[in-house]
Amino acid sequence: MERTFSIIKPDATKRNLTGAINAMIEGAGLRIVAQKRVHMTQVQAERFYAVHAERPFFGELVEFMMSEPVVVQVLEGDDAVARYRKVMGATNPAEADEGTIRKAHAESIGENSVHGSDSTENAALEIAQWFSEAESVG
Ligand code: 3AN
Repeated sequence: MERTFSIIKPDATKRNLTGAINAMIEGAGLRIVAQKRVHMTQVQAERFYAVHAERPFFGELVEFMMSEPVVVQVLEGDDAVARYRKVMGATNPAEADEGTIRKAHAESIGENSVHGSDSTENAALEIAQWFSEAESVG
């Protein structure tokens, strides 16, 4: 069993898509073992995306993540990191495969509905930013 970290982003919460996205997550065989709705502060958003601090879109990304509430989640399942990346689809929705969350719902490369960890190491770090161990219940 593996865990990954997910965010349902502001463009999706704003359009009332939390349930639709959760259905796609569960349909892909992932279990939502922790979940909460939060409105990120600037400090939280900048910390979360610190790896992108030098990228030209960093400011825009932080502003976007603070613009509306998000849903932060821990997902569990076999190969959860890769499994969730697959159901998310490509970063750019124009390149995302049919049947993926981003193909179905994302609006642009920046407002792309979901985040998922890219490795088990980053998943552990990202989960620790938002949840205590006791908050993840299988
Ligand atoms: P992914 O979310 O697919 O792992 P990353 O890690 O390359 O993609 O990018 C992190 C986030 O930064 C993306 N989800 C997206 O919201 C934003 N982003 C990436 N590239 C761009 C871009 N060219 N313009 C605006 N935002 C971007």
